[in-house]
Amino acid sequence: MLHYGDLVDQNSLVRALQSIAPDEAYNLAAQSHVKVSFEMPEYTANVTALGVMRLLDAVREAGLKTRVYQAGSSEMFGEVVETPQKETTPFYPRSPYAAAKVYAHWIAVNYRESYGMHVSNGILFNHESPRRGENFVTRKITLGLAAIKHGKAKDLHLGNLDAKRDWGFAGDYVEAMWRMLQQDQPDDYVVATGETWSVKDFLVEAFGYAGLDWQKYVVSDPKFFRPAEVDLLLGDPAKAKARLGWKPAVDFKGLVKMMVDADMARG
Ligand code: G4F
Repeated sequence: MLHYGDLVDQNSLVRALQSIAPDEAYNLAAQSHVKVSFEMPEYTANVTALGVMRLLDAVREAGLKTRVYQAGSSEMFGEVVETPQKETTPFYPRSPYAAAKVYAHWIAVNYRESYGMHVSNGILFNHESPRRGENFVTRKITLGLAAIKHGKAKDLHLGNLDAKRDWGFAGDYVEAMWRMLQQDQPDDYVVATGETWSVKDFLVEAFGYAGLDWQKYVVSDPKFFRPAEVDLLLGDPAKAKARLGWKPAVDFKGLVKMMVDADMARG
């Protein structure tokens, strides 16, 4: 049954939790686009930061034993102070979105420590799939490529091609989230592949797979550059591997192929 609720509406959260009394709650809700957060910093803070506090407080107010998963982000590492990034790496957020996620992370830790709640933070590096939102770079590339291949577009406008990300498959990462809530003790875990690739690498792989030269189609567009960029993200998933018995099944090239195939097939 569908229950209406919103992270900016505390009463709606309390009502939904009271009527469902869930064993587990996964908070994947956020204003999750980094570039958009520079344009809507207050809204981003309200949903992505305070929304988590509202949810945790609703669980507490409802007197439930619900185990909570909080979707943290590798964007919290931002201007990275060590590589690879692990659970103990200090945060250095570079956007209103990342700053909001840092609050969300620490309020989750605080509710765990203050009230003995079973709350775990997943610090997830970029995770993609054919269902990825169309304004994130991987999906924008595979959709743009399919449009070019099918004769519906002539070029693809992008921003910074040098940024490097640790890209994994969303399906694998959901498995890690679930495993966190099956543990006796709540904790925080980096979820990543342990490999990093640039946006340009993604273009080479995707266009190469479709038999095209990306350099003939990609146009650099100032509109898609950010006021502050995160240059390099590379996660160390050793703790998740050791404690959760988790490892990713899909590698970078497999992920690119999966996304290109899906968008090509959509026509
Ligand atoms: O795909 P992106 O927008 O993802 P970003 O900013 O890394 O954030 C994603 O991953 C985070 C986990 O680390 C999540 F927390 C967050 O919610 C989101 O899911 O951009 C990736 C890179 C950036 O460096 C960006 O500058 O691609 C670069 N880029 C270059 N051209 C572009 C574009 N990004 C977008 N969205 N659109 C472009 O045209």
